[in-house]
Amino acid sequence: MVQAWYMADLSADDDQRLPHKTEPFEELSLDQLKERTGCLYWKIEDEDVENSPLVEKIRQERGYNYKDVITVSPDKLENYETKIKSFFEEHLHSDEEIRLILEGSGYFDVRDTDDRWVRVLVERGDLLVLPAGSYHRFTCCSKNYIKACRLFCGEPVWKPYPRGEESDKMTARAEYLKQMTAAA
Ligand code: KMT
Ligand code: NI
Repeated sequence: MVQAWYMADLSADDDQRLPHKTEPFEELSLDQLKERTGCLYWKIEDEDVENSPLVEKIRQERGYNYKDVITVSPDKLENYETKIKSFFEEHLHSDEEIRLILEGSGYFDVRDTDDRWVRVLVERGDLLVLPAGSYHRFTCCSKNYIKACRLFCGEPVWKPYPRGEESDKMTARAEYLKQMTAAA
């Protein structure tokens, strides 16, 4: 099942690739993750994760007709250092960020409704949907390797909007906040 927890505060010289759990450990259940961040999550148990019937069903139901594969590692991703830095800058998108993990592992950090960072460990067989307008960031784990499918409805728009005045005013942000208060 999903592993998600409230993060300890990060200092500038901390290694973002470590788990950063709090003491005592504050874990979130799948329901809590959904209620507090709006994230959706499925565990894909099939041997062939990429071609799983459950993934196909979710793609059809949610209209995810676009798919590509991204590998984030020093030797597979061009400009790795620059990209990993930008992945870890807090941002939002105008659309969902949908990742199906095929190999390796990483952490998606998502803000909850109280603006606290929730860290979600993603590894093989995890399908995570970050809602449009949710503030988040991504980092690899210490092994610096993750391979994932990126799904999208229609022509993909990957543009990140760093958290700030502009992103706060976006329609996607307003819609996200509205949904989160309606669900509360
Ligand atoms: C993103 O947009 O943050 C990414 O694509 C990260 C790598 S996919 C696990
Ligand atoms: Ni993103």
